[in-house]
Amino acid sequence: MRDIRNIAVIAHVDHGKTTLVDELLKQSGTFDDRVETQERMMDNNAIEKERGITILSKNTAIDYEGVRINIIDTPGHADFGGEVERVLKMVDSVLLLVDAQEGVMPQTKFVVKKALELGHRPIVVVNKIDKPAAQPDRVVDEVFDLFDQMGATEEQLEFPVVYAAARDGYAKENLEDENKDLKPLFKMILEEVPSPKGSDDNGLQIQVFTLDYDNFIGKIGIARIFNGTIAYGDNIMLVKADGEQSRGRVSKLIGFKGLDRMEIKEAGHGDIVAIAGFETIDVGDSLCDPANPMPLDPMHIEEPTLEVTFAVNDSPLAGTEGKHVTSNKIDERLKAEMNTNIAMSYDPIGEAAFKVKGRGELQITILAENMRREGFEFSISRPEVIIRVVDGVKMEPFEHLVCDLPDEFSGSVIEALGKRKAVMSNMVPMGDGYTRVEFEIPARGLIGYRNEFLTATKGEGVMNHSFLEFRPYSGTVTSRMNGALISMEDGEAVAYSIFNLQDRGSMFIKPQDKVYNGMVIGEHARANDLDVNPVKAKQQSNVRSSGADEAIKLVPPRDLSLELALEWIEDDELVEVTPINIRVRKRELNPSLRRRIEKQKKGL
Ligand SMILES: Nc1nc2c(ncn2[C@@H]2O[C@H](COP(=O)(O)OP(=O)(O)OP(=O)(O)O)[C@@H](O)[C@H]2O)c(=O)[nH]1
Ligand SMILES: [Mg+2]
Repeated sequence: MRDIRNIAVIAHVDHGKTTLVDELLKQSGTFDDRVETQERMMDNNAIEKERGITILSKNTAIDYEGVRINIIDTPGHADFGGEVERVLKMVDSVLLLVDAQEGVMPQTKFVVKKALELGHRPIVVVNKIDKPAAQPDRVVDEVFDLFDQMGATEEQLEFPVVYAAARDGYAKENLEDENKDLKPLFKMILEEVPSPKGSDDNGLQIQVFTLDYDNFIGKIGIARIFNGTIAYGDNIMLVKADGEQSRGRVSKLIGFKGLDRMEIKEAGHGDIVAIAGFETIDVGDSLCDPANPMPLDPMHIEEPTLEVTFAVNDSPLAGTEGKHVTSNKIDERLKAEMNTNIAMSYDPIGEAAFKVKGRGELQITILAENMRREGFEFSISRPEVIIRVVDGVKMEPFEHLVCDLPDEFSGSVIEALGKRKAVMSNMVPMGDGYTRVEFEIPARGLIGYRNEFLTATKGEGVMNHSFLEFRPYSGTVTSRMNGALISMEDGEAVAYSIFNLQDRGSMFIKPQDKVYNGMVIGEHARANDLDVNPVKAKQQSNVRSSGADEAIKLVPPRDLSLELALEWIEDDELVEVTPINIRVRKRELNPSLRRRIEKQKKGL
């Protein structure tokens, strides 16, 4: 059997995981010289490319000095933490990347906790040492302290370290060493990562950690072989998480190399392969020997923390821009999503609406964004945190929040977060006029905060958060301070009226945009909602106006991305999503009904 190493690359978002995998691929000689390589090759889906982030974990394999190294690149964004968790069970060690300037960040803590719990002894890669403000020694100390806090064993505390600039393709054992190539890292992987346990001679044990779908061959499970061997055409047993068993035949066995997949005849213990032939295959399922099935522990996946309602679009413009608009279509699409995305779930509520649960706003936005590109039209409600009752106590998710911001803004940010029930846990100067402030905050308090934070720090602040734990419910949290500007007419927006309204607040629309009664067209500068008329044209007058009067200067509208819109809305509002537009509307379009509902609310 061949010599194998299985590793996952884990880190906080943007610390350089995918870039490092690129370089490992290139420098292993996996590619033919003729193959043109591009940046962040593993981020191969459209949204990943556009946003420059990894959403789905993906595996690749390289051969280095006769050893097969299977590498799984994982997403760093907290919303996709569920992906990382299960990938960690498939590998024998991890490369833990830490940015040499930013140091330990919330998601670093999350992934370290999970990796240490599973007994991995990480190789720490202090990355981006080329940055002028890099402080690699400080970062190694931070990582050590983190491991210590997380209850690392003696052995885990003696983690190997390399200093790297993934983008520039080098890694070295000592900071004084020459910047050359990734050989020192390859060497460390071969030496420090344990070879897979188990044996080809034991009974078959395979576990699925990711799903894939192919129009021709159907559902595919990407899985690790823990024991035994598997060959094309084998009859084996699929055991589901709940113990249900079924038999099937391996209709395709696929191996990985670089960016390619190829059909293979057989594979042995320790390897990672893709398997087709099992229509009901799911993440966490085991494949075993039918004569003596010994399924592996199904995976525990942390539960979703956030939910929103996806509903059929019922705005006056419904059906004018999308291809798929019915409840059935939306249902089908959500079902398909949940088939491959185990960190999310959904349930129908009533006739034309679905509760979609996930790990965070970005995860939900990406699903909505994908649907929109496929031609779907629907509405989404304000994200709500999932409350649990444990032993009669109402519990809600808390997040660990880290803000890096110019010193002068720290006061106002701390104050604003205080109103959102955040408790400051740490504050340290970062040099160069920057401060790092850390908080523990109910997830509810974070909804809609990002935009406010960017404004408060003039776009110079960076905030990051990740799930901490469920804690007792912390009472009312303040949310949006501003009211909405609401259209009271149907029609097309007119430059003249927008011009007259723009002193009232900031607009979401531009001339010629379609509007309707009850649609939110901007943010009011004050706290109350205001009904306005954006379709009123200028009265024609007999007096000839001067040229200056004609030249209307419009402030560019605020660009409402799906994310911003979702962050912005309140409970009585919805985001209308179509392939062409993102609109915000009042749930209740009729102004008199809306007022009545408001009065009732206040009366309570
Ligand atoms: N200065 C510097 N920049 C780097 C280095 N490595 C990566 N980057 C940059 O950091 C950014 C993020 O890199 P990615 O490889 O996408 O990071 P990632 O960890 O995969 O990010 P996610 O998958 O979204 O969590 C890119 O702009 C890279 O060019 C490095 O060694 N030095
Ligand atoms: Mg990445």
